[in-house]
Amino acid sequence: MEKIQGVIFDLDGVIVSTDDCHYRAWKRMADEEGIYFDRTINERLRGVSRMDSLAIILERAEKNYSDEEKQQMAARKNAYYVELIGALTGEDILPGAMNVLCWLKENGVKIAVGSSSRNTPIILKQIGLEGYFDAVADGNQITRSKPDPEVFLLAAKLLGLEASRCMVVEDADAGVEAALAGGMRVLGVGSAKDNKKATYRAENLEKVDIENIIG
Ligand code: B16
Ligand code: MG
Repeated sequence: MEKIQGVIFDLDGVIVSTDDCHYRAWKRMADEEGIYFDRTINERLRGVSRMDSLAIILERAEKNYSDEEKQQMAARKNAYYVELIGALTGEDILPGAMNVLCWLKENGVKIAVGSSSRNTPIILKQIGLEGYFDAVADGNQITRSKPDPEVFLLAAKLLGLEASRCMVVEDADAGVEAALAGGMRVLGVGSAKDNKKATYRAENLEKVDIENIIG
C-alpha cells in the first residue's frame, strides 16, 4: 500500500465534541415547535449537514413546513448552537487528539480538517487551532454533504495530495462511507469504532497507534 502522506480529520466527534451543543440547540428548536426529538434521533445527525439534519427531525413533525419556514428553523437552531459553542476552549479538544496531530506534524505528514460544519472556522478559533492545519475544507465550501466524498476530495486537493495518499479520521458512518467513496483509507473512532468498513478502528485518538498506521 502507498504510504500515507496526509491525514484529514473530521472535526465534530474527532477533534472536539460538539455533539451535545448540537443536541441542545436542536432540542430547543424542536421543543419550541412541539416536535418530538431525543438523543437516539440525534445520533442520526452525526456528520449530516444542517438542512439534512432538519429533514430527519421533521420526520416527527405533525405539520408540513414551507421551505422558508425550514430555513428559518435551521437559522434559529444555528443561532442557539453558535451561542453554545461560544463557551468552547482548548480544554474541549478530545483526549489524544493533540498528541496525534503533533506526531503527524513532527513526522512530515500533512494534516487537514474535513468537516460538514459551516461553523468550522468559529470552532477552530474557539479551541485555539485556527491556522494550525495545512488545509481546511468545510461545509462552507461544498454543495454535497457526507456520504458524498466532496469535502474530503477538496481537503486532499488543498493538501496537494492524491486521494490514495490520504487517510480520513471519522466518527460518523456517513463519513466512513464518504472517505471510502473518495478512494481514501479511513480510521473509524468514537461512534464509528465498530464500523466494519473502516480500514482501521480505534475507540478514540488516545487509543490509536498512529505510528504503526503511518509506518
Ligand atoms: P453546522 P462534522 C457535522 O460536523 C456534525 O457532526 C453534524 O451533526 C452537523 O449537522 C454538521 O456538521 C453541520 O454542522 O450546522 O455547524 O454547519 O462531524 O462533519 O465535523
Ligand atoms: Mg463527526
